[in-house]
Amino acid sequence: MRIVDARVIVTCPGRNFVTLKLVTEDGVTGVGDATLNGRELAVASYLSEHVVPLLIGRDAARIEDTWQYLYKGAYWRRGPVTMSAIAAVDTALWDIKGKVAGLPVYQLLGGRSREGVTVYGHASADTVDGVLARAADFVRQGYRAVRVQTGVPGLSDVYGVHAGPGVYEPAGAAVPTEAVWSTERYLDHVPAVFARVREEFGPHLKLLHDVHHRLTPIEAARLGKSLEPYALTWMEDPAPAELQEGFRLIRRHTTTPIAVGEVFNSIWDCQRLVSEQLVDYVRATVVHAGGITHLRRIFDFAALYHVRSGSHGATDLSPVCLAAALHLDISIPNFGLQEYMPHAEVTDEVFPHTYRFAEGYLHPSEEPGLGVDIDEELAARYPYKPAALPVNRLEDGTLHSW
Ligand code: CS2
Ligand code: MG
Repeated sequence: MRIVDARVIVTCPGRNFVTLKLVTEDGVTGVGDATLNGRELAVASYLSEHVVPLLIGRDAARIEDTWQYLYKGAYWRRGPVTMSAIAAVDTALWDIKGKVAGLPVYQLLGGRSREGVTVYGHASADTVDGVLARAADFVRQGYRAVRVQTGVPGLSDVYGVHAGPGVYEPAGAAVPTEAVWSTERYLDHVPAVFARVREEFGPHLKLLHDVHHRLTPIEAARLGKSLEPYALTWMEDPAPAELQEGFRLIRRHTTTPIAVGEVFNSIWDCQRLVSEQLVDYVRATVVHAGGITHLRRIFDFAALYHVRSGSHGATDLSPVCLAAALHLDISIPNFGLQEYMPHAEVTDEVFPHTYRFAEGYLHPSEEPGLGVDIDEELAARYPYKPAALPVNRLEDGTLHSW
């Protein structure tokens, strides 16, 4: 079953997305997400210029071989652009395989390991009272896990805090906006927020917090220690993880569980973190970590070390990525949690899908394949708009991690 067409679709229904659509000689189609926030056109061009010509005429059934061909064959391995492009091909091929077999992809991955995929929602507000109200909304909707982010007194614009109505979107102006950060103010504020949240919701609601790579390991250790009384499910990306052994320092001081991985693109990014049990959850994604094939390899490796999955699910990952993630989430033995930020209505219209939310769980599609598509005609009505993620500086002007 040969691939006869491969289309790279760039569209902006509410935000930018890059999607690869493959077509076989029998007319079976498969879709894969290739969106890399703020760097969309780099992946689109990598696909159109360097990958699409290699796909035409290939056997669509050979998922693993195609993965190895694109990974080893490029000579230049890894990196977010390459791995997102490979992910798109891989995801589309799994979609095709499912359609050909007449089975949802999770059945090809071994079938269900659980009844539903537990998701966490984002409760954020400038004030603690505001965040308590948002968290209460999520509890009312049936969520069992909530990520809590608030403004920090003295700082005007804090990542992850939703300023108004609509879907949270960090990417904005074509030239990045700049925010100011103070680690001292942040570390002083956060424990008091969680004291209030725990007091309000009791011991059973799963609570999470995203540090967004802002701290050094010893600062992260202090934060983890100060949050221990509030029993978080995880503290996310407490420090940049390029220096994997740096996490030893965090581990030495705190039992607050750690999740990392939204910027990982390969198993090598977490090899030491996992094998030394320096983290509790690997939070990588189908789109940025080489597709279903490679992300499953990462999660299988993690399982050997009691590390669970924690799939990244922000709105800059398209419904195609979320659909694919759910097939993995439902099937792997060491699933942890799936992030869920519902997409804008217009995004959902462009990407019709049949996964669904009920009582705090997402359920993957039961249709053959992934159960998601792209409406190409509608997509064409939303042309690409350049948008960049912000940058971040300390109070003295030093550039800091965003
Ligand atoms: C965040 C993301 O969802 C998260 O945990 O860290 O919103 C992240 O900032 C974006 O996905 C970046 O593209
Ligand atoms: Mg995050």
